[in-house]
Amino acid sequence: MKYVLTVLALIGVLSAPARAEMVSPIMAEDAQIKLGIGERPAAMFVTLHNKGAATRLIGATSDAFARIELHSHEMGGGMMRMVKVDDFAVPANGMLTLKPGGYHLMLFGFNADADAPVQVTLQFANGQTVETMATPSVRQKRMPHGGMHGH
Ligand SMILES: [Cu+2]
Repeated sequence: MKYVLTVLALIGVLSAPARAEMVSPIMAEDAQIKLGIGERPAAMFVTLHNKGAATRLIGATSDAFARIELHSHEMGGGMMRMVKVDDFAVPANGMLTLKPGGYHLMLFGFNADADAPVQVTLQFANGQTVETMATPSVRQKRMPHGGMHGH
């Protein structure tokens, strides 16, 4: 039964929003991965729509990256800087937007091709996982926070 639900969830995410709502309250859209310049890590942005109870995004994994962290921004010494956090709140019947300058995923150790889509699995505190696909793109210009990354 669990296998069947997983398959239905995958089908739903890929092709049928109405069906996905039945089995998975959280859906992802507009996933983007921007590769870092040189050895810098990549950043991922995505919009999550939650039709269910409040939960938390607690992690992410991908075969294309060695490690993925959840990052936020905070002011420190008059400058915006990135900080690693344990989770992001996903409000009930609401959305969570990961975007440049705000919450984002930081992806380390890219080991795939830049022109091919990669899959990133998002893990939530309610036990749900959401598969997202994005084609990593080379960053067009320096992100404001890129130079202050503390890794
Ligand atoms: Cu970051």
